[in-house]
Amino acid sequence: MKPTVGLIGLGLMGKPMGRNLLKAGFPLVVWNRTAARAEDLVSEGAKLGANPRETAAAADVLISIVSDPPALEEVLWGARGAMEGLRRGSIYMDSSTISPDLAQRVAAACGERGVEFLDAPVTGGDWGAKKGELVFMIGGRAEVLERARPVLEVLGKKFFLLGANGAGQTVKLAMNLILALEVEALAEALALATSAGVPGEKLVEVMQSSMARAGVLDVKAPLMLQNEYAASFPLRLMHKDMRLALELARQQGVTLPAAAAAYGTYSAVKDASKDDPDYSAVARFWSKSAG
Ligand code: NA7
Repeated sequence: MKPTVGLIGLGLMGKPMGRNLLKAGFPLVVWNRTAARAEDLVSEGAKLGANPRETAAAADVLISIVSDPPALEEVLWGARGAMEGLRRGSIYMDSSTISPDLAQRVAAACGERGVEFLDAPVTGGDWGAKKGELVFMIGGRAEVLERARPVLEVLGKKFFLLGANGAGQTVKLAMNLILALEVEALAEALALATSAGVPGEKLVEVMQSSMARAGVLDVKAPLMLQNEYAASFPLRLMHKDMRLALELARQQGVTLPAAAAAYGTYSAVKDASKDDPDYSAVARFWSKSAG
């Protein structure tokens, strides 16, 4: 018999996850703060939990996926919260993106109740949630992951066990930092080009056919992990190009805050470098090997 899954949080991510669990034949109990959002899944066969506590009490595996740390604290420790309903021997998995700190506090509270906890934030967006192709970044014990695997495999396609509780959230935050800065970089570059009279489409078209596009993760990352900075594109030249870009921005009256901050770190590494490294040596800014 399949374990009963409890699901708290039926937003953009939670609802399609619930739907996939129902399709796969898992008994499902759901709860959402705004009750109307649970109606679809209930009409498709889920049971409605009276509150987070009852939802947790009904579950062999409880999953939560709510907005942020305050939302999670509310569903766990607020009135009729889930924590007091969790049964000894059950598994609780939180897929919200929260702080590693809070994940560790949840793990400790679960430990006191004899409940196994995994922090398991996801990537893949609502598209990945609908297709059951999320990627999970997990903190916790391997043995618990194996027990939860039949449920997880309905929801996702890759499961990275990254360390103790909190490690899943650490990697998720680091990953989103890359995405946020990349998109900010793109936004600033578009602002620069358009302010100087070149349509953004042109920049995107050139970028899409440039070798540099795939370069960061595929080419630079492995070298950066090994502190290898033989110049492919020297930092001194990238530094000069950033200076020129910032000069152009100033002429056009555009502010590029992320570029200005990055220019600061490129300048520091350039000044400290005795060799002529690749621009990826900006990573030295954060390592003791600077200079
Ligand atoms: P959504 O679509 O904004 O959904 C957020 C969910 O969190 C939704 O079910 C909310 O209930 C619930 N929520 C928000 N605040 C609370 C409080 N205070 N108490 C109880 N429930 C709450 O987000 P996504 O599904 O896209 O993302 C979920 C997480 O995955 C998030 O951490 C992302 O960063 C990654 P509502 O329906 O508003 O009553």
